[in-house]
Amino acid sequence: MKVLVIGGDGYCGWATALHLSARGYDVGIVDSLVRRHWDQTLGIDTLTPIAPIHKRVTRWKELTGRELELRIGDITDYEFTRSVLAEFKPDAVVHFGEQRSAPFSMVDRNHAVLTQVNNLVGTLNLLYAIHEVSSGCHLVKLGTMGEYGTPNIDIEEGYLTVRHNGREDRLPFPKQPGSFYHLSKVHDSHNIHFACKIWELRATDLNQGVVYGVITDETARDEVLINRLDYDEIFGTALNRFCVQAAIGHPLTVYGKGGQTRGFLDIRDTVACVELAIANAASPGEFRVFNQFTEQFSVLDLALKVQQAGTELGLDVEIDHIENPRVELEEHHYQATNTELRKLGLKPHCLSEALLDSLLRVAVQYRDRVDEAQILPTVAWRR
Ligand code: NAD
Ligand code: USQ
Repeated sequence: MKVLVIGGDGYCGWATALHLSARGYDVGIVDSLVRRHWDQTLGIDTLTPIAPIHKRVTRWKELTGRELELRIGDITDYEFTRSVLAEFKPDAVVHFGEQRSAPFSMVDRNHAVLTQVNNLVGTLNLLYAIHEVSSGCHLVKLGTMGEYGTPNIDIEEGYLTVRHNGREDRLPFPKQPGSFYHLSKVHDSHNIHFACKIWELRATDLNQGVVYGVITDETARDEVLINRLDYDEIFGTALNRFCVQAAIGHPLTVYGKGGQTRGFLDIRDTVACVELAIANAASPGEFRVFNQFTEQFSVLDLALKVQQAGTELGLDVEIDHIENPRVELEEHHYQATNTELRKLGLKPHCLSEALLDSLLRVAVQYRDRVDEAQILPTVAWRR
């Protein structure tokens, strides 16, 4: 099967491209490298020293004999997107290629507009390109659990059966996202759903939770293949940040009370879930939604786990409750369903002491690269 991984130079995309290639898929990577550019503009860097994409791809071929066809370009450019699909002729497109940080989208008007234009136009172009030159191709799109927000009812997988005035319907689950970035994912979902209806496209929206970890079987094969690990206030996510903070003796930055609960998953499960979605394609006209996370934790739960694992490694780990820069509930109901990917065969890696130990060791190994000025949040939602 031929699979095009858009955003294949990024955190989830690089790990997924290598995983699929190792599993025998014929993989192409599309990336504009804009994420590396944003890092430079913001003065931030990944903890781990990632190699340039050409060097990564060459090393993979040297090690495995497997080619990763590389196309550098921006999917908001329609001619580029259409020509890549027409030439590569993918059976599936996995779309990771978006601006994915909530704080980035909340910096100011420009960043909100950049996020929504990049994400919505890119996805819309992809829908048109599939329709025009790649019909039958299955779109596997990365959405987010944050599309649902934190409603006071259990969260279902994409749809909710509603009874109203004596009638019943299965409707998209209500969306109450918490940033202009998360909103871009909601708008994408609506566009994809509509395209499936009118053009009989087949699509899977993977509403992914917060990803943690850095090592997968393939990226561990050589230092040139190492994946990015973001720890800064803009692109760093909760557990990855806490591990890096623990490694340098910075108090863990729990925002507010820390009762904010989210779905989380190991990056090894990200790659497995994407493969399951590709191997079990949606039907023509079907807009399928899977909730892609394996466990739920509150932010404070995670900080306590990192504190315990850090202490066992001889680190001195303190927890701080700092003023929450975001507008979000800090204590709330959270019960989300995640059965569809398990039904397809997902065997989750649960958050374990071993995983925390290995993530903390990576953080300690590269701690000289940490810029402490990038840790405390400066982007505030209410500004
Ligand atoms: P990332 O920033 O590491 O990677 C995204 C990649 O997409 C980058 O290499 C970037 O250069 C590329 N890209 C962005 N816009 C592009 C465009 N217009 N054309 C071509 N390439 C473009 O992000 P990530 O953490 O790997 O996230 C990948 C996807 O998964 C995103 O859609 C994100 O919303 C989703 N997701 C991520 C997480 C997480 O915890 N990292 C959780 C849930 C969902
Ligand atoms: N948080 C802290 N301290 C920190 C960082 C975060 O308490 O130092 C809290 C946040 O306030 C929030 C929670 O942790 O309540 C999650 O924040 P995050 O930065 O780890 O994740 P988020 O902004 O939600 O975004 C990340 C990815 C995004 C993806 C999303 C999945 O960057 O691409 O869509 O996770 S989800 O959260 O399920 O929507």
